[in-house]
Amino acid sequence: MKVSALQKARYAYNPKLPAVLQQDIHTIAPAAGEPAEPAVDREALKALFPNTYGMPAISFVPGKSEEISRRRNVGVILSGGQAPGGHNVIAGLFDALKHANPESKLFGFKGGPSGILNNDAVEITETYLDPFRNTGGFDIIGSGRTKLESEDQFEVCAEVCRKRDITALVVIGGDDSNTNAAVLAEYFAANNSGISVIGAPKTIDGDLKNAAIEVSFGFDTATKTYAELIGNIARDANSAKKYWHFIKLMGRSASHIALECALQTRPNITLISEEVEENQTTLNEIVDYICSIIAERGNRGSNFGLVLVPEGLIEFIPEIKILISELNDLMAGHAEEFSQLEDFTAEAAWIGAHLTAESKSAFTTLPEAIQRQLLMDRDPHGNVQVSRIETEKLLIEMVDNRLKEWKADGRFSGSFSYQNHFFGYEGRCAFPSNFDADYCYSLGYNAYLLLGSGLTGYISSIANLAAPAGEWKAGGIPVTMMMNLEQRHGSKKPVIKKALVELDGEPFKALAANRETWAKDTCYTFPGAIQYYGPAEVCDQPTITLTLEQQNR
Ligand code: FBP
Repeated sequence: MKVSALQKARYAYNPKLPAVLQQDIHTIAPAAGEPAEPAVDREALKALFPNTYGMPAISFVPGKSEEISRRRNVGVILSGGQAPGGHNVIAGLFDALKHANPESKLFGFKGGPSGILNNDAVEITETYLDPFRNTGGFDIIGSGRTKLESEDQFEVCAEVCRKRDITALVVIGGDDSNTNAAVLAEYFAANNSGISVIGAPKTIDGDLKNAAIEVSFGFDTATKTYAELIGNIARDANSAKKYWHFIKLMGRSASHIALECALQTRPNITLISEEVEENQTTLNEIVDYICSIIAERGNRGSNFGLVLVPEGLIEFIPEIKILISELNDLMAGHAEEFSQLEDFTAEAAWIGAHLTAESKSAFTTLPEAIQRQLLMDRDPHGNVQVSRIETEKLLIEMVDNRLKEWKADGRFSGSFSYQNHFFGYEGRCAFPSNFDADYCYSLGYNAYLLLGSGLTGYISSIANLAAPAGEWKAGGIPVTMMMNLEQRHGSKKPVIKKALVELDGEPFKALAANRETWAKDTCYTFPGAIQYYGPAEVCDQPTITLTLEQQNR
């Protein structure tokens, strides 16, 4: 296989490990202080996880451990959307396992969680792994969105592990996959299966974050990749001075990606879904806000600019949120009847007849393309696939119409030409930044030490991430500690709480304090491409979000 010069060079990169993981053999030390309990729903969670609830958060100290060096077979699964660094989680896991005992084996289940259900696995050897070290993508074993959630599936997992003599599984995934991994760990423990389950926090969206998990892997590289592209567009906009660029950014419900990219590039307008929800801003008001900035700049002769739109925005606009919730209920509750409708016209008519008057009005005022997108299939969790809704185009159309009105009544004397962009897939498989390469390798290495210590129901935790890698702290957090109960599909389910942008958090406050200036003036900054070789202040810096969040800790 032909590889690029950078790929070849990256094979030789040695990911940095926290000092404690560089020691030879480790033992666990339960963290002192409060027991690791969740903030809410304690009794209910205790009842749901009788075997894995209330375990302590743990850290490692150098010391001899026979248990860690025992020969064992381990399985690994990549779950959900790609995120830069996944290969290094597997590399770290492999290296730790082989270092502890060269006889141990690592099996990668192919294509995501369905791989274990189908007993479709490959043994990961040194030769198999080497071409994937420090590279982006999940192609080493593939990923998928099948959910492991029923007891029947858990039994199949146990059976497959027994056949392969696997005594531990590492699930690399987001909030839902780690929730399901914890339920699986509880099932294995309750049935004395002798199989432990350890999670690793993955997702570019950055929404798997809490006191114990400072950031999910992939967020660093993905945001730096998008920020490079946004910076390039900003420079083009400021050179040509003729377009407004509307840029939608991935991230599902959370606006962390849009916020981080805004802090890195200083665009004229950044919409934050969580703020829209908090202020109950309607679609009309959002359009007015955008138009007012375009008009102000245009009236001064600057007919160009950048607007960042988080992909989940549509779900947070109050009238559309209600509409989506009604659509979800109707489409799930009448799935059979809905699937029989022959085309979009029939679907729209059926929907119109079943929606409340307010939602019907919200639906009918949307352009047909957006109506169609709102009626597309839901994801396996029953959510609208926000990455497929062209919110940036919806806003452009509405802004264009409104500016024409403003022009007619003399409020706008400039011109409005636009371009639309959607950045998501461009960043999910980028070469991991040094930060993600190091972080992911440490997460995988650490995951082995957790399972090697006989722990189950834990998520691999590497903390103190704003400091240099050598000072990072390694340990494990029981997943139940990060859970609460939420209404899902008509009943209360234990889930890891999704972290949305906090409006009283430092990253949002940094945007809020500057956005008026960034709107009026042209203050773009140009982060440039991710650098892999050079001084640490260029190559190893964490995101602005992480730095701001950590500064007062
Ligand atoms: P995960 O939550 O699985 O990490 O997915 C992240 C993500 O990239 C979202 O930002 C995006 O909405 C979604 O995946 C797109 O999903 P798909 O890859 O199925 O198109």
